[in-house]
Amino acid sequence: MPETHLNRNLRNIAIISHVDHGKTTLVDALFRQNGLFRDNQAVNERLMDNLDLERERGITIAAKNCSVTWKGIRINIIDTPGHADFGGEVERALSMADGAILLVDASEGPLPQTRFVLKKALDSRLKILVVINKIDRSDARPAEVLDEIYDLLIDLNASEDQLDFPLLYAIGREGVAKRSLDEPNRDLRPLLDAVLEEIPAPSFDPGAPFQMLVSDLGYSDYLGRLAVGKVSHGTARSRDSLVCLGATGEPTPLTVSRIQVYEGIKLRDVDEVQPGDIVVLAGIEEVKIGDTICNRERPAALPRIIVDEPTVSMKFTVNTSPLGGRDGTYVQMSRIHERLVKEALRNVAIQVEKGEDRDSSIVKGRGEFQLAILIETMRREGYEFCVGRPEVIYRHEHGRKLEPIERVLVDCEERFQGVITEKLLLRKGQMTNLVNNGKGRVRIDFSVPSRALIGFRDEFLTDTRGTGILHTLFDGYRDFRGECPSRFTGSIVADRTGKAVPYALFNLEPRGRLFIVPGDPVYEGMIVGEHNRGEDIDVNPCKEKKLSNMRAAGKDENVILSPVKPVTLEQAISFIRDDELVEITPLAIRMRKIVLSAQKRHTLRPSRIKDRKAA
Ligand SMILES: Nc1nc2c(ncn2[C@@H]2O[C@H](COP(=O)(O)OP(=O)(O)OP(=O)(O)O)[C@@H](O)[C@H]2O)c(=O)[nH]1
Ligand SMILES: [Mg+2]
Repeated sequence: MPETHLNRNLRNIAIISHVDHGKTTLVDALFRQNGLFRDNQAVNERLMDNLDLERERGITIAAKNCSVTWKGIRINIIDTPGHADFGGEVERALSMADGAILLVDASEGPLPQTRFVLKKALDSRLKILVVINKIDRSDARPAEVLDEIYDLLIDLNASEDQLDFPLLYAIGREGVAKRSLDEPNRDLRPLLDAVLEEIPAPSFDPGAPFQMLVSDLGYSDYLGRLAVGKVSHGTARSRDSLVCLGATGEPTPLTVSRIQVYEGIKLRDVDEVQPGDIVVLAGIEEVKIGDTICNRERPAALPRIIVDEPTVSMKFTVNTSPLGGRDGTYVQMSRIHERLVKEALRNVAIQVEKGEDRDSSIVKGRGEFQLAILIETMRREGYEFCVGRPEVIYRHEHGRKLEPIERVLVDCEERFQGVITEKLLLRKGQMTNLVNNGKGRVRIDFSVPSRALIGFRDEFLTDTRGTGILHTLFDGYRDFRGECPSRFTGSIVADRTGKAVPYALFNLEPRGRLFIVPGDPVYEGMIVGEHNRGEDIDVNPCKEKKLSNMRAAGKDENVILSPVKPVTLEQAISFIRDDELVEITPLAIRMRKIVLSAQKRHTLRPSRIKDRKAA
């Protein structure tokens, strides 16, 4: 056994939880109390959620590092996303941590993603510190939630040692943590003390040469590509000659130009890295997440980061629509593919391949929401393209077809139980548990194929009048459960090019739900609404009122149309069927048939389109 030492000046922790249980808000409070903000300084809420999309949506998308110093010890903190589609970020974050703070909402209790992140932390043998958060909520039930946490740990086969976890109660938003519920509310000192006492300092072998696993990549305009990771052993100085071991184990020489560590939310230059610290190395061009950077004389690779395989794929193509190519700066497939490849470098949970035809790329990820965020990011960068319907990735083993299955947890009012259950059973779901708390709400567990859940969330919210809660968690690959329709309604399709007019739209309203408003440009094959019936219809949204009756002509402008909710990117992606596309430009999101000509579509029935795509 090599001798191990502890670097007692440091702690490395990841904060993990189900979505919205308060991780980023807690980090804010730690900063505030650590004097990182000047008094009266106006600071944004959720400072770590610094990406535009994170701020707009109020969720964390990418894991991020920061640090606070407490009693002379620097605590590196990794804030992780709680949304299931960004699970790959959690796996990456845990590879840098020696312990994890598991936050659980004092009212909601452990939810599916709590299970996912806790399992990952237990598998990585990390010390867990449990924090029951938001105890200020009027519906907080900390004692029951604690029982549920025990149940979850037992269910996950936690060891005796892991069951004996340190516990705190917190109100992250007010910057309060305490060891027991009857202590008065003060500050976060009890949490920081618990981290120092309970989370082990990083250990290292003092005789071993420099070795670091690359857990994240960054980019700086001044310094180029940055490699982020925890130093397992040894030290290194800037200008040192090191090597990078990639997936093949082939060493690539490199020279580190600059070394930085996290201080608050900023980076600070250091001359030398300490073993156990999380560092940012600059001057490294050819490096990927999972590579090991190590000493040239004694190179040895660390195990690569293992992330769950992607379950959803989507085809990106050039925008060939009649309105295509006008808004975007980057419209060629080569540029789009290049950008996607860059994303896969940074994001371990995304894979990119060239499509069968030259003009497409296949992107694989953890869920359609993750892909929607990528699309939205690219759109804002000036990219323009089309995407097809997200498809789940099937597997074939021993002659059997397997598909991804999710655990679905529904929490809704009793009166909606019937409609939700019926819809999920239609989608090949199976009910696995039902709890009625006697207060008018029910919690129902289902096991449902992932493919049937694409687009279900919107319907669910409508069906429960926005009061239902739906959580999903990938539960592995199981036997294919048979075909089920992806959507039960057809599309209303424009049959010509022009501008939509009020009179035509007014007459189309009874046919279904429209997506366009007067003045919107349309083209033949563009989807302008959702039909009430199962099949598609071709319509003329540009049809003016006949001017034969002069007296009524002026009324044309006066028709009163129902308000149209703009279709969001996520809605569009989950709305389209196999023979449809979403057209994405920096300014517009439109849906269309793959085959634009109505005549061609009618001679080519959907089954034949599929054959053609396969050919
Ligand atoms: N009542 C109450 N609400 C809180 C507390 N802490 C955070 N919140 C609220 O909970 C919501 C989610 O907070 P975030 O900090 O973004 O949660 P998160 O865990 O970082 O979310 P993701 O990163 O998206 O998983 C926000 O609306 C916060 O204001 C708390 O202590 N009490
Ligand atoms: Mg967050």
